[in-house]
Amino acid sequence: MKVYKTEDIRNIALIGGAKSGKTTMAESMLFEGKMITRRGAIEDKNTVSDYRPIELERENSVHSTLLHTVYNEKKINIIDTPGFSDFVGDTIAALNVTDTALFMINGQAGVEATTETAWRQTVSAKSPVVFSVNQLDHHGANFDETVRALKDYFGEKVTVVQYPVNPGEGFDTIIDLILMKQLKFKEGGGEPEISDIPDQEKDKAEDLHLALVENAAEGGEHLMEKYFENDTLTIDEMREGVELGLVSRSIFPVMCSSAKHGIGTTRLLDFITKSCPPPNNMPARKTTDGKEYACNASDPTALFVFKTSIEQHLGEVSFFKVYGGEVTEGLDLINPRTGNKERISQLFALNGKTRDKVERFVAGDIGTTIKLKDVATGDSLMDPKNANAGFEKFELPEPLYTVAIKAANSADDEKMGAFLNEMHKTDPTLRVEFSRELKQMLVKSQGEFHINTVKWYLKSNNIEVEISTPKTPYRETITKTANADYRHKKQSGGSGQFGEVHLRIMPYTEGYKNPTDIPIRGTDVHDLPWGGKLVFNNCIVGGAIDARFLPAILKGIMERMNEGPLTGSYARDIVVYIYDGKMHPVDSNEISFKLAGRNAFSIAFKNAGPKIMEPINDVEIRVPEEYMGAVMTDLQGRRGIIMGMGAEGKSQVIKAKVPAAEMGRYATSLSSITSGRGIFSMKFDAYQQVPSDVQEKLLKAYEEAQQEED
Ligand SMILES: Nc1nc2c(ncn2[C@@H]2O[C@H](COP(=O)(O)OP(=O)(O)OP(=O)(O)O)[C@@H](O)[C@H]2O)c(=O)[nH]1
Ligand SMILES: [Mg+2]
Repeated sequence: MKVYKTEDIRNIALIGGAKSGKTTMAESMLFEGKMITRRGAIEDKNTVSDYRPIELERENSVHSTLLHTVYNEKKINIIDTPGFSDFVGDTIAALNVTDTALFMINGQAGVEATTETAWRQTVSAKSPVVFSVNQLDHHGANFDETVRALKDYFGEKVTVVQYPVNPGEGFDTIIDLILMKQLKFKEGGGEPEISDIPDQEKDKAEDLHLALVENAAEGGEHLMEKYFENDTLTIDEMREGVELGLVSRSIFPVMCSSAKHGIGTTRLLDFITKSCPPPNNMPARKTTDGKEYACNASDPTALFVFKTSIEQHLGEVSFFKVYGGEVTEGLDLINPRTGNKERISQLFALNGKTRDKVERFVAGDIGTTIKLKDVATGDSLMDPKNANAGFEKFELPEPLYTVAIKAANSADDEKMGAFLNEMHKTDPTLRVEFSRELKQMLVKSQGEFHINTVKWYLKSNNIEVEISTPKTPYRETITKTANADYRHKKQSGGSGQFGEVHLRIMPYTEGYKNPTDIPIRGTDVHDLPWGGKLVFNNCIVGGAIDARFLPAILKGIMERMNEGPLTGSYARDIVVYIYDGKMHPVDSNEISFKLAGRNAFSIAFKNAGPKIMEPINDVEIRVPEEYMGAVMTDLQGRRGIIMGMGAEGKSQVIKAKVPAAEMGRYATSLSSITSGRGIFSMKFDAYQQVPSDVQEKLLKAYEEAQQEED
């Protein structure tokens, strides 16, 4: 494949609501650019973009796909992203490296919940946005309504650049307000027949043209002056104004299409090549040490890896954008994260699973390579002379939906773990960890659909799994002071075991005060790995217990802290005073004191007003006004405490503190309460005491589980 210069490259992310027609549009764009000779369809399971078995089976995109086409001698890189918000990680990655976000809007459905989610991603990524109202061939499509909704949601900068003359069945004609011409397309696509705007459309076209010119002129002061001088702009000035306005997000052009019938595609490609910014006209990207790369081919080489996939027969494929210089086969680059050298082997331009070998990629281009040693999504690859720092990674959302996973057949455990790790590598929003505390393998994801894809992959590799709600990581602590003595004594055969410990425990709080009736001879403060503290005081006088046995006593107590006396959860925030005990001249040893310490601690713990603490999450929920009531009622049912609410754009934002134990399947519930319009984020806040009825239930459940084990 030919090598393209920076200014001849356009990078587009296809984003938007599920099933709006992104993949079908990508297919149409590839067809018009002669990358393929016939257009595949979702229903025929033969599109270039949705090629993976899971996508064919489900008829929707599950991963982003890198594609490219050529139009007006420009190379257009296209990243087709999945619409379901469970796969938001791919959308974020795509927006991070593309220059323009091309939004597909289903002309029948208007602004869907997923459109709003994707929009917010473009706000954080500061992406230029072009809308295409798609599916205009559908009898239910309503262009004017859709534009009204777009303006309603996204503001008056939403600017009509085209409108359909005959939406609905047989749709083939568009009025283009930059060209001020009528475009009539043939079924299947191709170049339109261009004619003058018919009389009956002239007034409407003039009005909309004027609005477009005004918005385009706002792209730059020099354009504004020209507009005041001449009362209009030339086509080239409008294009310049649109490009500048796209970059500064002061214009969001609206185009028309029927991806399925190829209507509008060539003009959309034309618009992309003439009015969307090339990579070198976008703001420069900074490295973490402040160097700027503005997609300049004469800069030192700098690559950012935004995606990793694992393909059959190829292994790991790294997807990158070139931010500086160029990359060629055999080039040595440094990964600043590892400090290691990576030699670039073959370079490929992709169209789905079809690979085209490329000799080099210059600044601004997006490409792939294979066989890198240790490179992950988010890494940079830099010229050795300039390799102190790489580019900032993109931020991924916190997990929203966590499940415990277990292989149905324990012989598959290892295989399952390997697959899960592989999945994390290709989708970093999917996190896998073995919780030693809960003794469960946890998969943290964005939603139920996300987890279903995990199940699907494992199943297709012959691994059946059991998915369950994960246990809650409770904590145990005490509320008052208690003393306990314990004597461990065992006489069996030869040497016996003997150890006796007298201790006092007290709740640990910041600035706590030691009791006055016990002399303290030594204090060790232990920061517990699971949060909180254990303060261990040696208060032994008169050699009642040898100093050499104190570590064993501490060990015994730690064991119990590790598996708390109430529910087996971690205990925290306790001050211990070892103030007396007894030894036996022959039988005392470490094991005896460990057991004595452990048991004395258990007894004291139970008498010290023990309580169970649960993790509380900060939750932020965003819903349309009409669902507020239902969402609040549901939160109360989850023991949530509302911390605040307020309007933000068209949504209401509710902030609440909710016990993590109640938020397990919230992603699914919220979606069903709000007909898919609600979204939320969630983060651990702090531990809080559980209400007494919950404590009762937990104690009982633990006791029963213990009995079953016995
Ligand atoms: N009538 C009509 N149907 C369309 C059009 N574009 C896409 N479709 C259909 O809409 C459905 C979804 O199309 P896709 O291209 O998979 O949509 P998508 O946005 O990629 O969907 P996800 O990847 O799941 O987010 C398919 O059945 C397409 O055939 C169009 O312009 N007109
Ligand atoms: Mg798709």
